[in-house]
Amino acid sequence: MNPDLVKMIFGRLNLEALPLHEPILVGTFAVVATGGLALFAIVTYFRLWSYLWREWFTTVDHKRIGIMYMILGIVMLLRGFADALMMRLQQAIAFNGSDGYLPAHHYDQVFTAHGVIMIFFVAMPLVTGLMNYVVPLQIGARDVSFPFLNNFSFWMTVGGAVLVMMSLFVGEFARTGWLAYPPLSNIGYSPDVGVDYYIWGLQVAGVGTTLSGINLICTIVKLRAPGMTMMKMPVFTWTSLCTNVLIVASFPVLTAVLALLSLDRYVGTNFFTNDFGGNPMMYVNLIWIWGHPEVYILVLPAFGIFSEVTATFSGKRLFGYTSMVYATVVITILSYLVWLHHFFTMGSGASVNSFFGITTMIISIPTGAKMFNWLFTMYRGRIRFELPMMWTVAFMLTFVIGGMTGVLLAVPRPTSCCITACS
Ligand SMILES: [Cu+2]
Repeated sequence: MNPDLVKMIFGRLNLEALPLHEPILVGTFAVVATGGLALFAIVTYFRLWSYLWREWFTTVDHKRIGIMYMILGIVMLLRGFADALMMRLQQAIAFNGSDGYLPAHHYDQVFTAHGVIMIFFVAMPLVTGLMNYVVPLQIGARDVSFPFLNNFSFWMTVGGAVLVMMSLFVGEFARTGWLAYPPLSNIGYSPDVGVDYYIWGLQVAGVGTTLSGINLICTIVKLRAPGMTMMKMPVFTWTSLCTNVLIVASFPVLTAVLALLSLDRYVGTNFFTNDFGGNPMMYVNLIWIWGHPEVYILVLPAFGIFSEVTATFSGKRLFGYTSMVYATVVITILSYLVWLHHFFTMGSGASVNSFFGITTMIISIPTGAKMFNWLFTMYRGRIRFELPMMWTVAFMLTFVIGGMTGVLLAVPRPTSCCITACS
């Protein structure tokens, strides 16, 4: 065949990309392939293909799409969990001169895949799935605003997940850590296909996430039952609204920064190189302008769940509904003003570091308001300590400890000021 044509179709992909020389991967592939064939056989034997296709894969029903999102999250959790076990096993073996059982490049891939999978393909689908399932029911809508788009968004997310899974057996995954900082992710230090899998996996899934964010915002704004004003919405719907606003405002930044990284890798631009006018810290800034709101995208719906559970299992209305709503909105806005706390040591100067340190500390105020609302909801309530309530109380304990630690960690480290002062 014409070598130019082969290159156009397969790019840098060739037979070398199949990791036949890595026994761990061959073994994993055998297990996965056997499991996949067994599943295929079962579905075929029970003649479920047309049912699955009609009722699930092509469905526009928000509840079924929500369930499929959550199944995707749980399936990917198995992979992410396996990665975690592999990392811990390696760390338990590899010391005192021993190399452990994982080659270094494989460990770095597992390490990166674990982070990417847990955030993008476990936490996100679980949250999106729950919002899809619950929000239309809570506001009395028949479905989301754009039911077909909802299905499309789901399959884009699946597409991203498939790319990440494929990289295990065809080529490799990124060895860069879950945010793929340059210069490590530039073509010079990552010449193989791993970072390309990372970029395309996240770009494809990111489109799905953005579209589903638009869909849910439209649903909440336009499809509420008559008489349900904004301040009468259930708290979970409020937190979902804020989460989807965050998604629509932040995911395009992720898309843009990954597109710039692609240009650096494919076209030879120098946005994030160390020389020719590039600056890797631009990437770090941009990715955290997405990354910090992402933290709140994941936690706000959880706050909503805990609010509903606390009220239900205390047998009372939620204490301070209005303050709960405003706290959520304030957290939404503040989450855009703190990103630099992820790299105080960049050396941006004492005043910039102070600004981001202070905004970070201020977040503890609306968060603290939520905590007191939950406590006052429980106060003098008839509390039923069933499993959901136990989880919620355990969350409150952990969250207070973590939250108070966070306030102290928001202090810009003196070393970074010294470095700035000296340079
Ligand atoms: Cu942050």
